Amino acid sequence: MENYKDITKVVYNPKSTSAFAFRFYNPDEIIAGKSMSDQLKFAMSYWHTIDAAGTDMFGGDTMDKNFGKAGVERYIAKADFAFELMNKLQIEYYCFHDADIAPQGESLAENIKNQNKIVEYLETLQTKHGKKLLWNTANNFGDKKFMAGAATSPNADVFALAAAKVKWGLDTAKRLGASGYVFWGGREGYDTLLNTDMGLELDNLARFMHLAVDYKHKIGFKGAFYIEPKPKEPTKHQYDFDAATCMNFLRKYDLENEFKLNIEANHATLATHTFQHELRTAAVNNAFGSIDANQGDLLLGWDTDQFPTNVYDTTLCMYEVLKAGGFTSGGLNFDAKTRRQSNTFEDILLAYIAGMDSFALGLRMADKLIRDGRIDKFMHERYASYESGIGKKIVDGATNFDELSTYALAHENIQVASGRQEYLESVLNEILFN
Ligand code: XLS
Ligand code: NI
Ligand code: NI
Repeated sequence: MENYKDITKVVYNPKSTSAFAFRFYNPDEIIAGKSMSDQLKFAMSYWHTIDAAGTDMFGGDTMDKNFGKAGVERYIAKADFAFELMNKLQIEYYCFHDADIAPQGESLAENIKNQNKIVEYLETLQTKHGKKLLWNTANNFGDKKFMAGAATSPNADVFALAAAKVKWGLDTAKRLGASGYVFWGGREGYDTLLNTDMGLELDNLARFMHLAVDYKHKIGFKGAFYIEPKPKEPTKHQYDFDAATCMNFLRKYDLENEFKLNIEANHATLATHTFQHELRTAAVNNAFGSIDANQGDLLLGWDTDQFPTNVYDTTLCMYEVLKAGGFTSGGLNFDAKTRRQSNTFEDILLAYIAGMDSFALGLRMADKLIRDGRIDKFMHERYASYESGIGKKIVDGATNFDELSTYALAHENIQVASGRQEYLESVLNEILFN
C-alpha cells in the first residue's frame, strides 16, 4: 500500500486498483442539479482528525500527532497537516473548537493569546488553499471548571467564563468567514435531580443563547447558529436531548428564528431514533441546518464516532437533505475518528475515503430513489383523501366537530389502505442493488 506522503490527491477513479481513490465521489459531476461537492459540502473535524490520537478509557495514544514539536509550534504543524489533508482529500471545509487549535494553558488570557496566533495562521492557510470554515464552537466541557456545566453551571462565574469563550468564538467565526457557529450542549444537563434546579438551569441556558444572539447581531456575524442535539453523554440527561426537545426549548424561549439544528447520526441513535427521523424532525420544523456525519455501533451504548459506511443510512440521509432543498449554510462534517487500531496516517485517508464515498453513493442512490418516483407516488396516493371532500375541508380548517360527526355517522364503511412497508423496502433494495 502507498505511503501517506506519496499520495498527493485522491481522485475519482472507479477502476483504480489503489485504495486511495474515490469510487463514487466525483466532485464536479452534477447530481440533482448541483455538483457533488456542492451537494455534499464535506468538512473535516479538527478535534478527531488533527488532535485525537487513539486514547480510550483504558489506554493512551496509539498514534503520534505531535510532529516532534511542542507549544504553539506543534499547533502550527497541526494546522499545516490539516490543510495538507484537506488538499489530498479534496475537502473544502473544516470545523474546530477553540481548544482544538492551540495549546491550552493556565488562564483564559493565555489561551486567547495562543488561539489568536493560530487563527492568524489559519486565515493565511484558508486564503492560500481556498478552504472555508463550515463552523466553529467552544469547548465548554473539557476543563474541570465546566464539570457541572457551562451556561447551566450552578456557579455564575462559570457562566461568565463560558460567555467569554463563546464571545471569542463568534469574533473568530466572523474573522474567518465561517458559515455557522455550533452550540453542542457539552455538560449542559444533569446526573441527579437531587442537586439540580432544572428550571433555573434551562432559563439560564436560554439567557445564554439570547446573549449570544445579541452579540452576533452586534458584531454583524452573518453565519447560522445551530444547536446540536444529544440525549446523554457526558451527563446522564442532556438538555438538548433530541431534535424535538430542542425545538420545544427554542420555542419556549423565543429563539426559534435564530437557530437551526446540527443533526449528528450517532446522537440520533443514542436517542433511540433513526438518523432519518432526526433529519425529518428538523426539516418539518423548518430547522434543518447542518449534519455531523458519523455512525455508532448499535451494540455499544455510547458515541463511538465511527466513519459512516452504512449505505442505507447515507442514502436515507441524502434523501432527507434533497427533500429539504439541500444544504445552504450547512454541510457534512465528519465528526468521526479512526478506530484506535487504525493508527497510521494512511488510515486517516482511508477512513475519509470510506466516509466520503459512502455519502457520495448515498447521494447517487437518493437521487435515483427520487427520480424513480415510486416512493413519492405511493406517499402521494396514501394521503389522497386530504385533497378533496371532507379531507380538504380538514386541511383548509373549514370544518368542525359537528360536521365531522355527521359525516362519520354517514360514512362508516371505512377501508384503510395497506401501508405496504415490505414492498417499499424492496423498492429501496432494488434502487440500491439493481
Ligand atoms: C459530541 C459532539 C461534539 C460537537 C461539537 O458528542 O458531537 O463533537 O459536535 O462540540
Ligand atoms: Ni458532533
Ligand atoms: Ni457526538
